[in-house]
Amino acid sequence: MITITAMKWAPPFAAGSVRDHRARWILNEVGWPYRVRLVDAPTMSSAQYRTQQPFGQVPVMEEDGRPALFESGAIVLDVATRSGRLLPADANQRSEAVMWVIAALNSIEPFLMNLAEVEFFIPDETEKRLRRPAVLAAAKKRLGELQDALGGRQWLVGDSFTVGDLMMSSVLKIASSLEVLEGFPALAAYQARCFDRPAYRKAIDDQCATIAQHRMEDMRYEEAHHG
Ligand SMILES: N[C@@H](CCC(=O)N[C@@H](CS)C(=O)NCC(=O)O)C(=O)O
Repeated sequence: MITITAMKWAPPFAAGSVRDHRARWILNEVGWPYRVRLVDAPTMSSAQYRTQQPFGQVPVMEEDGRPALFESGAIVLDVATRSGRLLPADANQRSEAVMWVIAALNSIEPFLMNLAEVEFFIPDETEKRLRRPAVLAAAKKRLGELQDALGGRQWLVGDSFTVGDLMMSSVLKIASSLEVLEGFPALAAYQARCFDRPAYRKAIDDQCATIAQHRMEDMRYEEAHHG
């Protein structure tokens, strides 16, 4: 049986966006049952957890007889490859779908994360004001280029939803939480198309239900830093 790790609690703005939703989503898509191991801050910073996830993050996918896998992209590709689902049958299109997973993580996500960091994690208003225009412009440039690449198509590769779409729409959540996606109607419509899937909705409902059942105290941050 597969187990994935997920955070016990996250701040309300992050509920539905914590990256374990990517592992939940692909597993729901292919119909493989899985358990969820909830982790708190001391667990994530423990030496034992870091043998599985060197950076102390979620998700990790654990399975008897296999190495634990970290990196949401690696987990999504592993499940898609082994199940033969959400990857086109045509070899060239399969390569393109993998390419879009990497593009989402490598060419789009860092730009959106730069913006998220300015918005959510810089407490000093003056510094925020100074840094925001440049990171916003860089993020918008990438989103515009992505929108152009998608053109009038429904999906990034071929004529059906693939792992490339799963990862790209998930990465675009960062832009929608920052209300930047509104300036890119074709991308917003594309994301809505990707999210209109039972496997996605279950992933998000399950993650949000877990987070709602816990409180910040359950993460035991103090113990992780001083314990
Ligand atoms: N590149 C990693 C990023 C994972 C990641 O950033 N996870 C966040 C939750 S969304 C986390 O565990 N944050 C806690 C921390 O970094 O201490 C992946 O895609 O799996």
